[in-house]
Amino acid sequence: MTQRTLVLVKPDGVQRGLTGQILARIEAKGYTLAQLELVTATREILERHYEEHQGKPFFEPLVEFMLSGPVVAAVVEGDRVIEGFRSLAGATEPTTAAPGTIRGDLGRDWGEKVQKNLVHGSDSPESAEREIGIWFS
Ligand code: IDP
Ligand code: MG
Repeated sequence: MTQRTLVLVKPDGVQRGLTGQILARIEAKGYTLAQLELVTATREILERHYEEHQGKPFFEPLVEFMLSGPVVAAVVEGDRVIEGFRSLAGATEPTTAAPGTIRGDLGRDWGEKVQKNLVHGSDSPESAEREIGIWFS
């Protein structure tokens, strides 16, 4: 079966008007948008989504950032899409993310406690199914 991943355009991407460019890169790569929604997250959704990061110093700033505006949630499909989207997204830190990636081309450091890095992509098949269940239930 074709693989699925959860992609989020984070509030910085939506606020900066980059949603179209980000989705265009996903489509240009050849992946399919299977579900797409503009959502205002809740603290409950974010605590579940980011449960692995609870207790870390950036956790509360991360939740506040993700609550700061709407996000675009997408289920993206394609063979090896989990790995493929993370490659398109680039490294977590936008300052050093490789040019050619979403974070490397469109992101920068803003001197805040949380890295505002435009996108989320699931990191494993188990995370993908868990996260899709949180955002599209
Ligand atoms: P990922 O989004 O590249 O998978 P994770 O380690 O899962 O990175 O972290 C989740 C999110 O938390 C990141 O995308 C970023 O917004 C934020 N974050 C992660 N590590 C740090 C950090 O060391 N300082 C500030 N923010 C961080
Ligand atoms: Mg992650």
